[in-house]
Amino acid sequence: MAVRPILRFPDERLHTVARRVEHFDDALRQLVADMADTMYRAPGIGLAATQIDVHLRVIVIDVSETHDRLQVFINPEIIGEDGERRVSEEGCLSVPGIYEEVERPERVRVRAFDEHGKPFTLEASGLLAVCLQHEIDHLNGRVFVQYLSRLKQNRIRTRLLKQVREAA
Ligand code: GNR
Ligand code: NI
Repeated sequence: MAVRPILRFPDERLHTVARRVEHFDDALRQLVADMADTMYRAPGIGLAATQIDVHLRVIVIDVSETHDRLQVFINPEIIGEDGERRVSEEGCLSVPGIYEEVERPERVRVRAFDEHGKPFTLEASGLLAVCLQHEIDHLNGRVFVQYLSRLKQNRIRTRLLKQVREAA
């Protein structure tokens, strides 16, 4: 078990574009295990490596109600979008206590590799589709608040900086 600290917005490191994984080795599988521990502990339904300051294209997700269906996506790519655009409320472990509506495609087709280097494709809808897009954004250095107005972003920034000051 290794729970790692999660970066918080506004932190410049959250805007790093992650590199592709090239070696499907034990170090990668250790990273995946640590990310799962960190996500379940938080608790959250997804985590991108970016959030623990590791800038590799690795995502873990578990949208099951029983919290026992871990899904691992290495080098994920959205290869298709479908359906209407849907608004849903999002939160983020890197933006604690903030919940805002974001509009995204309802369904996405994703191609990725598992932690052993085996390729797969998956058609996602509902919460899984939202979460996958949210996590892939993290790998591209994008935090969900960047879809909001400048005014809202600045208010969120101020509120989170104040939380950190008051905790110190
Ligand atoms: O735990 C999380 N919940 C969530 C809810 C709605 C939309 C997206 C998410 S992802 C978030 C965990 C997280 O920050 N992943 O990057
Ligand atoms: Ni997030």
